[in-house]
Amino acid sequence: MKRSATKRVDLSGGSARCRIRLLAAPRSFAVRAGALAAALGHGACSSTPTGPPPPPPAVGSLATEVVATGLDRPLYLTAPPGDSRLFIVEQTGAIRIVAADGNLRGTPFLDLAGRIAGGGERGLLGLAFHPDYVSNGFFYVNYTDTNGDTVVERYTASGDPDVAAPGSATPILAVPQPFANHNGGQLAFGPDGMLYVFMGDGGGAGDPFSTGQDPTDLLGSILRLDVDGGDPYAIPPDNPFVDVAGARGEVWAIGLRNPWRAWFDVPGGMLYVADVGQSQREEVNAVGIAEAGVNYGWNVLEGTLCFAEEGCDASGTEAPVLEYSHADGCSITGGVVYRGTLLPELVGHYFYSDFCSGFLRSFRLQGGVAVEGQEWNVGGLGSVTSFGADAAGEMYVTSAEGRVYRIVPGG
Ligand SMILES: [Ca+2]
Ligand SMILES: [Ca+2]
Repeated sequence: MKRSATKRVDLSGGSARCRIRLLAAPRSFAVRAGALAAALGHGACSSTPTGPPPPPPAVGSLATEVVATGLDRPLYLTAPPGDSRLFIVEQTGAIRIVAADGNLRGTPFLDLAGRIAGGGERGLLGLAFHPDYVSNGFFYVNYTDTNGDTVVERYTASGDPDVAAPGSATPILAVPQPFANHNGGQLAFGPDGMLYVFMGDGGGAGDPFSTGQDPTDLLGSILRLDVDGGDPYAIPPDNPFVDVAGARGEVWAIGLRNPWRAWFDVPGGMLYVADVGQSQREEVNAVGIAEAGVNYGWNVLEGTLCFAEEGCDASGTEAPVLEYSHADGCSITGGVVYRGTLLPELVGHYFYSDFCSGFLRSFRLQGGVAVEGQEWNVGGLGSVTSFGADAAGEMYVTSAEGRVYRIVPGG
């Protein structure tokens, strides 16, 4: 079951990879990464422009159904494997359940309000159920504690399927946070059974401590932990920095600013990571699920633009598959690859939004290129904080205004 990761780390800076990709999304919102790269002088990676963009797929309209209202800053939704309930994460500390009958339970599954620092980008930020939750009852949360530092803890189900055991807290990981913002927060199990932790650069502005490109700390990174192989975890021996002097073995990828939502699309074999930009670009990245040591670019790059210095050397960095400028938003909200049954023509399409503009957009990957970019008019979604999927693969959107929507076929 376990995949062996392919190492592709090169700290010496040699053997630069050429990963700039063209975008061929048909709508005007899609920034053409290849054209940008060429303009920026990434000549070694310049690509031949493609022909006319493909026609958009024959897909009808989409609509929303309100699943829950009155929540306190919901920012994630997930479910254990095979479970018909919805588990909604509130930034203020509670995990709420929408039961199989569609009703929001009054009693939280778990309430961590007393353990967290709330407000801004802090709070309860992530939740992941163990792949064997049905048998072991384990689930994992990511929050900023009362000191403002990142904590990952494991909790355990109780005899009541709708209420977890609050005293079951088991520390997994603690990461000091130098500033209040850019705490990342996503947790997800990969198909390899490892727990991935998505870390922001620690905050401030512009990555003042240069954590993005530094594998000797846990910030600005994706971490990969074997929570079944050690107490509280083991470092997988095929992690890319295990044998690099000074580097942290937990690090799986570097170069992230604030990865706000990531998604393992197992059928498509890709990991999607949306990274929030500084002041110009918002981006979506997609890499092979087993690709170790990816450098997502920050703070050498913001999207495909040089950030830290002009005329930067972008070699060895992963170019986004899609980016947009701040003319279209301010902070990307990464989403999910749709794998449900309500929208059969959109299976395999990745959906995303922006916290400021609240659009609903999608694309799919074709040969590593984002194609069939579309914007969907589903009415106002408010300030979109996250996407999520239930156990059947249906897609949901959470809004800071306290609502959770299911995306359904339009009328
Ligand atoms: Ca780092
Ligand atoms: Ca990047």
